[in-house]
Amino acid sequence: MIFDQLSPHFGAIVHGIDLSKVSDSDVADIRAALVERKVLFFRDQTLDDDGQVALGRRIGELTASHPVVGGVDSEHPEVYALDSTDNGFADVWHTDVTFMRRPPLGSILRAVTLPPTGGDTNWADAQLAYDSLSAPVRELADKLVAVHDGNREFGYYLAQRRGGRGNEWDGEVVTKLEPIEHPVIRVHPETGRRGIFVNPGFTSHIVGVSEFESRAILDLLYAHLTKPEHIVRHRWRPGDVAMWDNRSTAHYANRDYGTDRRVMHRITLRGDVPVGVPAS
Ligand SMILES: O=C(O)CCC(=O)C(=O)O
Ligand SMILES: [Fe+2]
Repeated sequence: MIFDQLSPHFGAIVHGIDLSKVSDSDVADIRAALVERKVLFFRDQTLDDDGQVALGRRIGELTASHPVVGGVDSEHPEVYALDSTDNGFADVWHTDVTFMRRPPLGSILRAVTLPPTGGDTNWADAQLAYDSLSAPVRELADKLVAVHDGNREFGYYLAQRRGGRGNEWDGEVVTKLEPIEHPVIRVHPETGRRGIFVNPGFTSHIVGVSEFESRAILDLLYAHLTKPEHIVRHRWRPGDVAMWDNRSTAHYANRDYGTDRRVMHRITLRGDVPVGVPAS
């Protein structure tokens, strides 16, 4: 596969792949590059919702659009739409759907309507960030567990839906968003690399420390995760598709385009239960 690196370790623009007809070897290359480069960009693509879903099924297994937010239309229950005219914003650093037991392995995002300028999306490399923490802080973080709670972002939405029922997720219809625990440092299931797995969007607190300590530790990890050298920033063009490893990254969409419309369609690949660093 041919790609341009966007930084020494993180991000790539992939060339020469038409996502509407990926071969078996394209799929293998994409999967490998996704783990290695963590966020991939494909230019000049021609996907519609059907094509995006078909692509996702080639790369992995699809989830519902979101645990509590319905699909873009009845034909596409897997497609999650973010529309700026319908409050679809993502201007808080987050990793997708970490408030569920099994957050997605990855996400595939397609630009549908773009503002003339602005609305760039930023990704942070959670493994690079982990590696560049000092050893004592890594050792502390390795031992910590955090609570993730989707109610702050999506509780109101869930309450509005079909009498408080969301979508089927992990084989069960979601009727409430129970806060759940994940390790603060996640061991990547394919590479064994460690990465910071807390995010301001969904992590509420760290277990077993004071509220003050939790706030201070999370703020330290967030500030470190989002240092400029851990970030790639994408300026969208029509036809762009981004794909990221949701096990090793966080992201943030700039909300700087005023009242212009911006619409993005996302699908997510089914993931596994995050695993932390084994106790030594
Ligand atoms: O709108 C974007 O660029 C990113 C939205 C987002 O957070 C997502 O698709 O998961
Ligand atoms: Fe997201």
